[in-house]
Amino acid sequence: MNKELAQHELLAARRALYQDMQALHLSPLWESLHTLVPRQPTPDYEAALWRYEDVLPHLTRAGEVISAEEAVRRVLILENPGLKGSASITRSLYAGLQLILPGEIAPAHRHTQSALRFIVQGKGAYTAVDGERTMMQPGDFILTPAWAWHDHGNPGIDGSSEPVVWLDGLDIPTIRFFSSGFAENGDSASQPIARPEGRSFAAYGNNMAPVRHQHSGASSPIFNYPYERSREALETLRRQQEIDAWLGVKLRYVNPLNGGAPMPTIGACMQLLPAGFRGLPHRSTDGTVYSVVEGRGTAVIGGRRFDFAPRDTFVVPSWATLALEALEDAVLFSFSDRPVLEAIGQLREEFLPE
Ligand code: GTQ
Repeated sequence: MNKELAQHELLAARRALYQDMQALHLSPLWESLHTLVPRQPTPDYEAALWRYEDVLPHLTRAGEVISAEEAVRRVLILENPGLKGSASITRSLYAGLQLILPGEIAPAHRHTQSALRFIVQGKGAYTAVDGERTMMQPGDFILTPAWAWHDHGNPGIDGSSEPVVWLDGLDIPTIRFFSSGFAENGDSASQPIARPEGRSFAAYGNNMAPVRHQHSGASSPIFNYPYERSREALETLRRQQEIDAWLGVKLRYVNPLNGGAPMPTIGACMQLLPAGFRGLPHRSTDGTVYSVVEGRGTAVIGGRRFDFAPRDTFVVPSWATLALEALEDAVLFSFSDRPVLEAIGQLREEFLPE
């Protein structure tokens, strides 16, 4: 038998083997080993940017066709173009823009998914978390830890009210991956108020913590990190020339009780890029979602240029290089699954020379 024929027969025998094994739900590792264990991350989702001016008209129309009460959460999901049908912005995270109109209530519920709200536009709305309300201002970073009761409302302030929009970030795909999701609805639309507004921040938000009755739980006891404070911190460091060539001035939000991430599955940061900043490229294994608070600039993601303006959202995939440029002073909020990657020894990052 010549060699070619032998090879031909061997391939046919393999195909027959694959075919015959199928019914037993067996498949050959050697045909897929290289994709199962790639040399470096090969994310199946893409870099993308949602311009707020493109999204807002649709969100406004959503406000005309469905109430917050009927929708439960009136949210437009920012779905990664590479993950159609998955309601995911990265493999592990979900993001959406939520609208609440004056007078509306998004009813109380709780779930094992952890959530953050990053306020994008408008004043006069509150979120209540486990019996404590907090009024939300643009740029505030708000937590809804896993299994905490939460409802949102927009009563306005001082007799005036306006639509309020925020970016929701949740670990929905992570919880789906683990099939560990539970949820339940509250008995009433708004949960009863158990503590006065500002209690959590007074108790935990000033580098101090109560001596007795310490908060227990996997998430930060602070559930509103106000923009005013984050912005001021960044501005002071900028004036002191603490500018990193890759990141500008970048701070991470911490759980004050342990210095770790605010929630077990989601980490978040705020950074300032001074006008004219041209950052060097860096990459990391935590696919990251950015929300632009102030300023215009460009995110160069894997060589593709995405121009950004205030209130835009963009996503940087795992291991894609990111270089940030600012035309004017820019402030960016970001969140990712970094605490999960750190916990399982999977966080890698690289700061490249150019
Ligand atoms: O506000 O509780 O965007 O449960 C998706 C699921 C928001 C919320 C979302 C949710 C919420």
